[in-house]
Amino acid sequence: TAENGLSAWLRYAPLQGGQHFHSSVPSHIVALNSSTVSPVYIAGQELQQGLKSILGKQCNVHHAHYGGGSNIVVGTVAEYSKAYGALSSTPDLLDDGYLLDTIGNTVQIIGKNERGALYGAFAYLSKVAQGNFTKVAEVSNPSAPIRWTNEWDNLDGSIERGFAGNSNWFSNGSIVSNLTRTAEYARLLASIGINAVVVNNVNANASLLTPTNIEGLGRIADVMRPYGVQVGISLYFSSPTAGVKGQANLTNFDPLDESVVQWWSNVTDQIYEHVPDMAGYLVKANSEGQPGPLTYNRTLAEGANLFAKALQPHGGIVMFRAFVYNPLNETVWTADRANAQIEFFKPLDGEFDDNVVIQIKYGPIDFQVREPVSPLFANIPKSAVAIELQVTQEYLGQQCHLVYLGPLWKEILDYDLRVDNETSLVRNIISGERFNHSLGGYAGVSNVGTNETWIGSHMAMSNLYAYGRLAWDPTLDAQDVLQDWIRLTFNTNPSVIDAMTQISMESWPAYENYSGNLGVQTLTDILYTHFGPNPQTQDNTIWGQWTRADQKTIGMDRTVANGTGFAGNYPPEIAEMFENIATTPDNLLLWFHHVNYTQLLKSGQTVIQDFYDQHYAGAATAQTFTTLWESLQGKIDDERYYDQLFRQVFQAGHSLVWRDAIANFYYNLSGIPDEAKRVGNH
Ligand code: GCW
Repeated sequence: TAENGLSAWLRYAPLQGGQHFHSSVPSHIVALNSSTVSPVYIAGQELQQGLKSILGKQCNVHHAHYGGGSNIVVGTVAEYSKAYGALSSTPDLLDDGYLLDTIGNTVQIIGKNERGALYGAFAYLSKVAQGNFTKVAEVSNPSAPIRWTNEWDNLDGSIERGFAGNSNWFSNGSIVSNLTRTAEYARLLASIGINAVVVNNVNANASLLTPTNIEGLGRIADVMRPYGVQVGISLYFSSPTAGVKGQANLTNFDPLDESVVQWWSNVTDQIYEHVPDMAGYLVKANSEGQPGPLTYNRTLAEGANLFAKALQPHGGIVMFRAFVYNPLNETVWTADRANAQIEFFKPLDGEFDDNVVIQIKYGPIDFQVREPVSPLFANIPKSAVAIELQVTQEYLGQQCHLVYLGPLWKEILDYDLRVDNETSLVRNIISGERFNHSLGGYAGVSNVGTNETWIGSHMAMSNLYAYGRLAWDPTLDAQDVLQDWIRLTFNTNPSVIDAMTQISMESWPAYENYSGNLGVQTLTDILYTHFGPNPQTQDNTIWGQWTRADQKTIGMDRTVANGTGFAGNYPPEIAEMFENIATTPDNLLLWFHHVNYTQLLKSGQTVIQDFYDQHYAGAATAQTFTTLWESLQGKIDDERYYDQLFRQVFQAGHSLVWRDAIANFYYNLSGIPDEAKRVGNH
């Protein structure tokens, strides 16, 4: 049935022996909501449904002070105090944070705001669903205020880099009438702490701004609002000249032109009439053919501030993308796309309005299987920043390969950039803590579609789950988060948990090994699909995802001494490490250095032999995933078992295609035989 996929980790599957735990949870629910379309009302319903479904226990929901019996009371600090009197101690809550506490027979679920109370209810239900009945007592606050998804949905209903069918909210240029799935998605997002969704593609379309579509955005916002999820939208920079139906058409889109300023403030006011709590705008300008302020010799900051000023009276924010670069000429040794963001944004630090947040992809290029942390995080301390992570697996197997991304994101979030020789973890930079900003956070490119699994495969939903959990608390362990997801999505059988954990935790390293190790990047088709091996497309393009591989050598020289200078974009301690081969970790060697195929690694192996060995090792690991998955037959439902089995068989086969394509490519190029005699003719 579709149910398993659509409800994802919110299945509330019956717990084995659930009836024995009836006395472990209260019998009444008191939801102190402001209205029937508010997060606390939803919290009351979720608690009722959840306890019924997980434990078979029927609880009544009350909406005002209730004195009899044992209660779960859910509400805001303010509503709780009104109904039950002041809390014995005031919890230290930030916006969206919550307190779970057990006082006698009562479970308190208290949010700083209604959204926080709903998060607390989901946190409580997550414990119950996992069979955890220890007395709750915790305060939980979000790491950062911005915890958004970005959806690359086009108005025609297609989704850029989406692998799960068509859009849930757009079709034929406008917003669909049936938004049931949108509400279900908001429910899932609320349960992992996501508070806004940018509903249309960053490669935006001006016709989103017709009066009819603005009204449609209001409908989307109305169905997501009860879950505490706000709507944001992506803007097309030259909309004023695009002939948007129902809006004035101007002759220019210069951000400093008074008529343009007026145009945007007028459109923004129209949007807020329909979406009074719109979260803000996402803008991709002067990047990959998108229009922007540079056309008028205005800076990117002047472009960003145009929107910031229109939003400011309404409390909205601008997420301005740092993903800006120009086509490059590979014959120039010092040309490097990785430098582009620093060149564009570093000089503008301090010029962005307070409600602008610079949205930075985790690496300097583009969601590769391995990249160093983008040094931009260390270079614009006066600007609020957010990290952009990609939940949809654009370069990472597109949901046909199981690649659990929690560990990749953790490496990035935990990275210490050593700004001013002080601890400067990426997660503390984006939270706003390191450089004292009140704004900051996370944007996850999710690209869910109409597919019954939401994202394209059941197992790939672990990535959406992990994204939300880590955005809430980046100090969590990626494996712990995964295991919560397994218990909630499948069941609590230890052998199910073990097998799924092993596959998932080995999946990113395996994919890296068979798709492109040593920091050479995902050797996929760069020109169009970004799927499957195509190492010959990396070089001789203007896209700058080069390997500079020839008969004797490979890798990008990004040193200051002899290369593109990119290593020098990091604070001194990190720059020095990457500048030298001896101190560069093997997994980023070819990212920073141009070396002979015979260069020795720290392991003592040559680069080319390690290439061969790791491609074989990665593919061999992918074969074991099929066997491990087969051990799950009968332990999970057949529907999801067979659906994923098909994918594991594909991944196993495709990993061999990857292995052979890449090993042979470099063998043919270098002529250096494989010591183990697997590659080439023997
Ligand atoms: O890598 C590229 C993707 C594009 C995407 C772009 C971006 C939305 O291939 O599909 O466009 O990144 O992030 O803007």
